[in-house]
Parts: sequence; structure tokens; C-alpha cells
Amino acid sequence: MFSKYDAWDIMSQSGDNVVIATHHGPDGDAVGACFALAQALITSGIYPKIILDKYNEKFDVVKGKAFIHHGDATELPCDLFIAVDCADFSRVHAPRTLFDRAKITVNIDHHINNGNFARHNFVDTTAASTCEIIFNIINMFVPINKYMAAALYMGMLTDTGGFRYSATTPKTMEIAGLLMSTGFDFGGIQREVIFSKSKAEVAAFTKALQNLKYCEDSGIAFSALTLDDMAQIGVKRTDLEGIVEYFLDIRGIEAAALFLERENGHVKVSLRSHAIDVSKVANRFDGGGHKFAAAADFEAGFEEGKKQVLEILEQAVLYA
Ligand SMILES: [Mn+2]
Repeated sequence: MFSKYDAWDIMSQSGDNVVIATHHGPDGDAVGACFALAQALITSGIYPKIILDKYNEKFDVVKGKAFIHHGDATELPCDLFIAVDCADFSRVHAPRTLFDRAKITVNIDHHINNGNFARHNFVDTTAASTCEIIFNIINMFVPINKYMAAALYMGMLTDTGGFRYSATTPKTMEIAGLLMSTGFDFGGIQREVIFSKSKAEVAAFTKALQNLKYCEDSGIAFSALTLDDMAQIGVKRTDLEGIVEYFLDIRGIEAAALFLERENGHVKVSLRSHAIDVSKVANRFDGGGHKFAAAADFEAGFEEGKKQVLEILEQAVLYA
């Protein structure tokens, strides 16, 4: 395990030009980690720039978007490049040339398949979220105010499915408690990021439910949205989060999949399960993730790609 002293020294003393980046299609943990880390670095007189893909606007319930760099990031000055919540560089939403040009690179992550792709790798696969790792790093050195706390809490909350998933530990809850004591509106964050839905999200959800099917023998629920479906109801990629989790709430269902047709001729699949290791299924299609929550994005005809994934997923459930 890395030393939190080293981690904070490296991040706070490697120069003024700090860039923070995270994965494509950032989730609550990714956005929360970027926002919290940026605010923490300010206490050392550093004003970092965050490179961020489009994200669901509900994550703006916590402060930090002022740090986002808009426009081309290729030419940004970069003493230190920090990647958060990314298992390998192919996941990072930032130009490779920027990473290669950085004097120092850091990788903070909790994915089990992390490839230690940076010069300094602060990877803790026992942490339920990257925000939990960031708390552990900054806690000794930075007075955590309610804005940082809210961002960290959002990441911890979303990556644990509301403190439900098995990666949630007593330590996770202790940290959540410490963060709560700073006095932010934790109920408001939960309402906004877990429960609230935009009209577009409800439309996407309705369509996904209309297309829902079961593999009766294996306890799999799956749905698919084609480009036509999405155009018809006018939804964006960021409106589709959380749909696949809902399928797992259906009694008797062991694993769930949501397939999306993509413009580039790819199939995107999100996989969830209660007990089956779906990251292994995702690996077969060049994807990855966590044991019970994984995804892949691969080149295939939509129907053919669906069939291939469902076959492997059925095997995983039936022979687990
Ligand atoms: Mn995460």
C-alpha cells in the first residue's frame, strides 16, 4: 500500500500546472473525485484544471464545475497529470499527448484490474470508491470543508449504490460519518443523485422497460435501446444511468444487462449482478469494471453483439 504522505507531497508539490482527468462518461465517483481533489489542492495554492467528458447535470449538486477546462486540452501546460477512477489509460478522457508531456503522472483508483499506468500509482482495491481513497490521502493534510465533503460523499454514495454493495465496509461508513459532520445537506445529495430523474431519463427508462426481456432459465433481465429508440424519445447517453440497476430489483433476477447501439457501429453493454462476476464477462468483450458492475463497448452488429454477450452471461450465471 502507498503512503498517504508521499501521495499528498507529490500532488501538492509537483508544480502549479496540475491537470485532473477521469474516465469517459464520468459517474458520481469520477465527478466527485475530480471536484474534491481540485478543492483540496487549492489549500496548497494550486488552481488545477479538470478535463471532464459530458456528465449528468445532477452531479452539479456538489460544487466544483468552475475548475473544468473547456475546449482543447492538448496544449495545456502540465507539470502534474492526475487520473482518478481509471483502471488504465484507455479509460482516461484526455489527450494521450498531454499525459506523455506531463512531468509527473499520478493514478488514483480502486479498480481491481488497475494497470499501474502512471509514474505514481495510488491504487487501493479494497476501497469502495475513488472518493474514499482521496479522503484517506487528503484527510491528514487538508481541512475538509463541507464542499469537499459533499463531493467525496457523492462519490462514495453512488459507487456503493447508496452504501448497499458488498464493497461497502465499516471504514466506508466511518468516513461517510466524518464527512457528514461538516454539515452539508446529505439528504439533498441522495435525493438528487440517486432518486431524482429528468423527464428525458424517465422517457429512456420507459422505453427500456418496454423492451425488457428475460432469459427465464438463467435469471437474466436485459433490455436494449437502438439509435432509433434514442432518437425517437430524444435522450442522450447521460440520460441512461441507473436503468440497468433497476432490473436487478426484479425478484429472481441474478444478472442484468442493458445494450445500447452506438453511432460508430459499436455495442455498449452495461452489466450488473448480485453475485456473479460480470467483470469477467465484460473482459471477454474488451471491457471491464467491478465484480458486480461492469461494462464493455465493442465493435459488432447490434443483434449479433447482444447475442454474444447474452450467451457468455448465461454461462456465467448457470455455471457460477
Ligand atoms: Mn469508482
